[in-house]
Amino acid sequence: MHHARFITFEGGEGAGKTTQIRLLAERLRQMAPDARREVVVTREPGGTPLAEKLRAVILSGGARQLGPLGEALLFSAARIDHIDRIIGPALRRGAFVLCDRFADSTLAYQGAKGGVDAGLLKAMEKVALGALAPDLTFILDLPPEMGLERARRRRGADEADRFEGEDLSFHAQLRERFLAIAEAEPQRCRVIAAAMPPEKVAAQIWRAVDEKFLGRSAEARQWA
Ligand code: T5A
Repeated sequence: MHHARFITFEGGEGAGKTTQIRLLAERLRQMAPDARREVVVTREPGGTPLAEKLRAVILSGGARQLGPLGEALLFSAARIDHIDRIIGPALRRGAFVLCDRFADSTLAYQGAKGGVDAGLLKAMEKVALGALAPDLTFILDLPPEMGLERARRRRGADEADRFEGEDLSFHAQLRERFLAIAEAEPQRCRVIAAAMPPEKVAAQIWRAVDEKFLGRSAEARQWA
């Protein structure tokens, strides 16, 4: 039976999660055949046809009228489908699962600025996740102004989505909430300085993956 390797990437808007997941997946896929495992890249909200439909509704603002609690319930419903159909089976196959956002995003986003009570969000998390928890979580940390500028540049003339469109104080609170999660769970979480160039950020991430999952393999030492 393979040890589970469930790695989540968290942080504010434009923190570089998608970029870093791509780089980590490439590196894991290039490992020597004896050390190599299947790599599954997925995202939240989304990852299954049903969860992608919920994503479209939520991020277009179509569920805003439900309020933060209603949105949190939709994110949780999408997560249940994602765990059942993608994450759980992949971990049982022994794959590395790299997930762009997961339950910490619900705690941070739906709890920010007068949102849902943290205790209630934690209870919902328990219902959705059961015994599942990420083995390692990267919190990509950078000033919100910088992340929002990156996100703005990337989307060009398109409109900001439901959460990117919130004001700066919301995004500043998100940063604090992610850092508080990392402080509360130092075994699981690594805060990564994400304002640096992508390859420097990737080097910090690789070191942590190597240390946690690959430290004893010759391939990992060769890459370090
Ligand atoms: N949400 C999600 C909740 O409210 N509750 C939940 O429970 C969940 C799961 C998801 C939204 O839903 C919310 C959070 C979000 O608002 P999304 O489209 O997936 O929406 O948005 P994000 O997760 O925020 O992803 P982004 O695509 O905006 O940002 P990423 O993935 O962090 O960043 P990335 O890699 O796409 O990079 C953005 C731009 O910056 C450049 C890239 O080239 C790109 O152009 N870049 C860098 N530039 C300079 N230096 C670097 N180091 C760079 N890294 C990337």
